[in-house]
Parts: sequence; C-alpha cells; structure tokens
Amino acid sequence: MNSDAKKQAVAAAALDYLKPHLENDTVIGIGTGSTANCFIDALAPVRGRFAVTVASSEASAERLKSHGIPVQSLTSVDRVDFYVDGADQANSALQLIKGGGGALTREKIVAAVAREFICIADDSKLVHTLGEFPLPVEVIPMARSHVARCLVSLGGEPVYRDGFVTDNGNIILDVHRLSIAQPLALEEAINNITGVVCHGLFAHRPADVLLLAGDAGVRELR
Ligand code: ABF
Repeated sequence: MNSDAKKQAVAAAALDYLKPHLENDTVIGIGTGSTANCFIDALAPVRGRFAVTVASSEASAERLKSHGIPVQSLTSVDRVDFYVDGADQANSALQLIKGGGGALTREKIVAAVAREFICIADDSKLVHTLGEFPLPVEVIPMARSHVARCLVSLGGEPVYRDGFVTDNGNIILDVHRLSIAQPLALEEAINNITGVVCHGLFAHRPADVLLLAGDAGVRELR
C-alpha cells in the first residue's frame, strides 16, 4: 500500500472510530496536513451528524468550508469532544512530534482542550525515540537569535524555516539532531525559553489513540 493509500485508509478508520459516538452537539477538532486533509474529505458525507468543527489552521478551515462543514473558533465552543490530527513522529507512549506543516501552536491548543485526541498516521511515523524529525519551534520574530542560542545549548541544531510565517504571524525554527530520550523534560525546557510561543513536542499531552496504517491494514494503539 503506498503512502496516499495509507492516509486514506487511516482517515476512513478514524471516521469509523468516531461514527458510533457522533451526537447532534458533538464538536470535532480538526488537524492540519495531508493525512488530516484526507480525514476532512472523509468527514464531508457525515457533516449532518455532528454540530461543528474547530480547525487548527486557516488551511484546514478553508478545506472544511469547501465541503460545507461548519467551522467555529475555539472561543465559540464550550468543549471539543474529539481532536483528529496527524503527526510527524510518534513513539510507543503516543508522544508526538508535530508541526512539519507549521500549525503546531493551534494544534497543541486544540489538543489540550480536546477530551480525546485521535492521532492518524502511516506506520512510517512510529519510532522508538523521537527526534530524527526536526522539532518545529514557533518563535516571536525578534527573539529568533536568542531562542536559537538556547536551543543549541540544549543540544539542538536550529534551522530557520526561511520564507514561512505561521498563522499567528511568527517564525519557525526546525531543531535538528535532538535525540529525545526524555520527552517530558525537554518539552518543559523548551517551554521555558523566553521568546518561544510553542513547539511540536507533544509529551505532556500525548495522543489518546494512535491509528496507524500499514500494509496489513490499520491498527489501534493506546
Ligand atoms: C500535522 O500533521 C502536523 O503537525 C504534522 O506535521 C503533520 C503531518 O503531516 P502529514 O499528515 O502530511 O504527514 O498535524
């Protein structure tokens, strides 16, 4: 099964996972990226079976609206029942690296609010130790050099994502050469760097369910 087929399969599996739980007032948080896009497309035929969605990026909001799926801001809802999103890497504790698509801050916010975070990915994303995928860090532009120096002191090799501005008007440093043996500690250390808005290490708030598409089908990890 090729990568696109795996993304379609895991998106369909996420919909099958949700369907028995959909109510008229259900609020679904929607991630960002190509796998999340497959889920958005799969969601369209059942748009009448839940209330609204909350998008983690302007791009996902536009795609949802193009299907006639209602989108509300996070401040307009009193809860998020499910959050469905992809990842760049996942470990066996369902801790994640996210943000390759640059939407990590809003993704982390919606994930923090969500009652259940369902991560959807192909099996190439499952790794023993996080870090081979460079960790995206969203930074206030004026703090770029200071944050880069702090990330170097943590053992990383920050690379400015040239020409990219986040939906929040900030820049991204992609941090290479991190071997993330202590995800919880590293998440806290990066959170404490002045000038960091957010970053893509989801350790304190891992996924609740990981749906992983492989050649033999989709398996569910918890
Ligand atoms: C998004 O999913 C991002 O956090 C992450 O980079 C992306 C993975 O992209 P794809 O599904 O295209 O592999 O949530």
